[in-house]
Amino acid sequence: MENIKNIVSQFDIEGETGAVRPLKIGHINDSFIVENLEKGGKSYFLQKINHHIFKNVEGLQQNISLVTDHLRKKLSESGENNIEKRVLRLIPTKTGKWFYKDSEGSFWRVYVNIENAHSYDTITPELAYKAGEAFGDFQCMLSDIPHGDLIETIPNFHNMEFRLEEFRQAVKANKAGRLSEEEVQYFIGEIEKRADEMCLPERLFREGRLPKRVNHCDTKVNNMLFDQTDEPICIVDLDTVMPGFVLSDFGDFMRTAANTGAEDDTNLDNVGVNLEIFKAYTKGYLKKATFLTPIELDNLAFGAKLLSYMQTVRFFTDYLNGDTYYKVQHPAHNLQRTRAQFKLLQSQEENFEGMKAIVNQSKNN
Ligand code: GN1
Ligand code: MG
Repeated sequence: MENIKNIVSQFDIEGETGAVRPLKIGHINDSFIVENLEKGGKSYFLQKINHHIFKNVEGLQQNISLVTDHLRKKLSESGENNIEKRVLRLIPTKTGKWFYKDSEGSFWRVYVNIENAHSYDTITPELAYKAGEAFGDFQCMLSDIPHGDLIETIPNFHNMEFRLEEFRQAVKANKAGRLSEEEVQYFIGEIEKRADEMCLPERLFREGRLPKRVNHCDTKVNNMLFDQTDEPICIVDLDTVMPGFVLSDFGDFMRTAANTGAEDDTNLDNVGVNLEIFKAYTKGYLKKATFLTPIELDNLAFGAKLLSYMQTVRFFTDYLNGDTYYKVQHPAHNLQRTRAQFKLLQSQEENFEGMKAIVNQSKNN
C-alpha cells in the first residue's frame, strides 16, 4: 500500500496530520481515523473504496456529493444550526476531485470526522423510535432529488430477481467446490422454496403499483450516529443512496436492530425477531414517512422478511463463490452468516402476523 500519510496529504485538509488509525467497521471498504495534531483541529475519516464492488468510483463520489449538498440545503432551510454534525462533509483533493487514485490503483476519499458521536449494534426501544423518525426524515429530505440525478452505484443492488440469478449462477459454477456439503444443499432448497414470494416487489414495480424512491440502501442500525445525549444526529455510509423500494430501508433496519442476536451469531438460539424494537421503530418511522402509499404500507412487514432473505442469499452466494465479496474472518464465516440470517427469517415468518398488526396499528395512530 502507498504510504498512508502521503495519501492523506493529497486531500485539502486543515492542520498537521497525526496518527492514522484503522477502524474495524464494515464488510466492504477500509476505514481510518486521521488525527490532527493541532489543538482543537478537526479529525478526518479516510476510506479506501472497494472499487471491485463500486466499479464507478467517479459516479459514486458524485452521488455522495450531490446527496450531502442536498441534505445540507434541506437542513439549512429548516433552520438547523448545527449542520456540520447533521450531514457528512466530503473533503476534495488538492486538485479538486472527490477521490484520489494512488500509484497502485486504489481509490481513497476523506470526510470530516464527526466527533463526540457514537453508534450502536444493539439499541433500546426508545432509541429505535428516534431512529425510525430519523430515517423517515432522511427519506423525506431526499425525496425531491430530481429523478435521474443519482446513478445506481451498484446496479440492481436490492433487486431480488437479480440476486437470485447470481445465486443460481454460483450454484452452477460451484467455484469453491462447496456444493457437496449437506448443509449447502439444505440452504439451496430453502432459498428456492421462497424465491417466487420474495420477488413480489419487482413484479409490483413492473405493474406500476410500487414506486421507487431515493433510499439509503444500507440502513444497518450502526449507520446512524447519536450524540452525547443519545439524539440521532447523522446518517452515515452513503455509498448506496440510490433509487429503490422503501421496503429495503425499513427491512434492513429491522434485520439488524430488531434481531435478538448478531448478524453472524454462532449461537442460533440467540437469533430471533425482537418485536419491541420492531414496534418502536415502526411507530417512529410512520410518524415521519407520511408519503407512503397503501401498497407500501401493506408490504412493510414483508420488507423485513425480504431483507433477511436477501442477506441470506447474498452471504450464501459469496460462500459458494469462495468468499470474494464480503470480508470474512474465517473460511466458514459466510456460512455462519447464512445460518444466522436464515434463522432470523424463520423467526420473522413465525411472527409475520404480529409484525403486520404492528404496522397496521402504527399507521392508524
Ligand atoms: C455490506 O460494508 P457494510 O457493512 O456497510 C453491504 C450491505 C450488506 C451488509 C451486511 C455495498 O455493508 O449491502 O447489507 O454488508 N454493502 C455492500 O452486513 O454490499
Ligand atoms: Mg455500507
